[in-house]
Amino acid sequence: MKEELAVYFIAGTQDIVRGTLPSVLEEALKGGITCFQYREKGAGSLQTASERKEMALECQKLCAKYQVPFIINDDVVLALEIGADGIHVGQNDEEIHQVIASCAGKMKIGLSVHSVSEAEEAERLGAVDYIGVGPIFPTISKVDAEPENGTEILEEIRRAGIKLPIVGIGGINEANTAEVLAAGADGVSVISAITRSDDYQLVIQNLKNPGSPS
Ligand code: TZP
Ligand code: MG
Repeated sequence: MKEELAVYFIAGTQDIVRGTLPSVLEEALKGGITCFQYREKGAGSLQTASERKEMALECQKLCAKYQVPFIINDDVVLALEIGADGIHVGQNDEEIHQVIASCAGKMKIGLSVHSVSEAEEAERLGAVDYIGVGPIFPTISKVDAEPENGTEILEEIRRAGIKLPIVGIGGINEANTAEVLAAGADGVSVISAITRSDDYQLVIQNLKNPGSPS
């Protein structure tokens, strides 16, 4: 799982500023992303279940072509229906015990956490495959994001002995990835660093091989 978290791209229709979600996703797959999460949420997102399913299937097909895991955000029914590789939920989404009951053994389970105690609880559950930790830095991509925690939260979670794979999230870009990894994350998840870039290949390469922290 850790290798798959290296450059974890998240996007939905609402995040696309140029082209379409499938066109941006295919460029990102060519650029070397290691995981993709379909997150259709908030203003500008597709609203009907059928539109979402159609888009999910198109993204899933692209991910399969490049052999990159395809994860669905906060929609267990859709994830099970199309046989996604994973489901990701937040603390305020579908209840994690419910998600585990429906999905464990069928797909990877990711959970967002914002504190050491939430990380400890995730590990105790024994069925969560990785945790998303953040927001590390301020983000433009989530209106209801919690206040940013800085990279200290990653250090605190590692100091607490949490062994789960960790992906950092929130305001991560080429300039701060090295710091996020140095603090204990196994990878970085990004929306805008990719969707708002004019050179997907270069950004992804730099997220994968960041320079040392300055
Ligand atoms: N959860 C916490 S921050 C965030 C999500 C989904 C958005 C991350 O987007 P960006 O553009 O990489 O800051
Ligand atoms: Mg949520």
